[in-house]
Amino acid sequence: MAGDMKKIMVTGSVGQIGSELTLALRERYGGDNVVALGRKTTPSEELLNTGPFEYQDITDKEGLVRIVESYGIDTIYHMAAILSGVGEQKPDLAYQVNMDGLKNILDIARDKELTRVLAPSSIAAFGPETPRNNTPQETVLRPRTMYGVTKVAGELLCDYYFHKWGVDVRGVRYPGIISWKTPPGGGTTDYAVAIYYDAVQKGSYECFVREDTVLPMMYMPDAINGIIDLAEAPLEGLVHHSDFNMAAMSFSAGELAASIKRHVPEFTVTYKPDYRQTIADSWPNSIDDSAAHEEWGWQPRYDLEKMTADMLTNLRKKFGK
Ligand code: AKB
Repeated sequence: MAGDMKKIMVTGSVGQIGSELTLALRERYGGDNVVALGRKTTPSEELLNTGPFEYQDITDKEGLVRIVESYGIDTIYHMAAILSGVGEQKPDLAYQVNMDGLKNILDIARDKELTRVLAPSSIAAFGPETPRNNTPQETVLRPRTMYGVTKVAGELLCDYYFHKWGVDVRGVRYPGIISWKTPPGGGTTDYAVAIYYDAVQKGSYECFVREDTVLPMMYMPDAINGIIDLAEAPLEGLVHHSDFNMAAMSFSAGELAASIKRHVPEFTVTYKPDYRQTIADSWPNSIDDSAAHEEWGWQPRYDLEKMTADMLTNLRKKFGK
């Protein structure tokens, strides 16, 4: 067990990142030491069988306090959030879950003197006025989505709790995350996952952003290892806390399709941009993550080709293709 983190709680554990993160944390720290929280969605057998699971709404603070007290939680990975696409359809819900949920977690961390909180931000914190290429760590944060607004406000809230009350809260600005285990729900970057599923299951895909849309992306193992590395990094080395730029690869939807076609030559993609195109157009093409490299040794392992090979191998196994 990493010294001061003995009992971990993961919110959003049934979600895309949370489901794999919980299993990785259980592997590393022991199943009983990682309590998974979910709201409505049915957890997988693996999640239920490898450690404690609690049904809990993130906006219900008393319920959260009960869980933190009864398990003696000292560390929280706060992954519960409404993503950008759904956030534009349901802005009130996004505000409530993303802001009230985060504030509940930070209040509990302060009041119960927890060791650490991990609270991810996103490239959605950027907006159309942000420099789009090699987006700097310190830059314009004027998003046009409710999700982005909650991410910027969330970063500021986290830093406020650190400076005012010494809550050790850390976070990264995740790019689009690609994985084969749990599908994402309601994000703008979801096309970069759905395209692999449809390549394997249907042989064709209708993409909801234009072919020339370039966004920063990351393969799930890097996303998981990265946040665990940040959690375990010595506090003394950190200049930033809850807003680390984090990059792995950038590609257009067309380049993604081409990388899949190298393995599935008959695969066809059509492009039919919807409301998420505007969101994608307001986000960076590529990210400067040198602060993460320097302050806690961030280093991704997957590029597009390596990721595509791994995604297709695993999805073919998953669907018996
Ligand atoms: C989304 O598309 O909303 C998320 C994100 C980039 O935070 N994947």
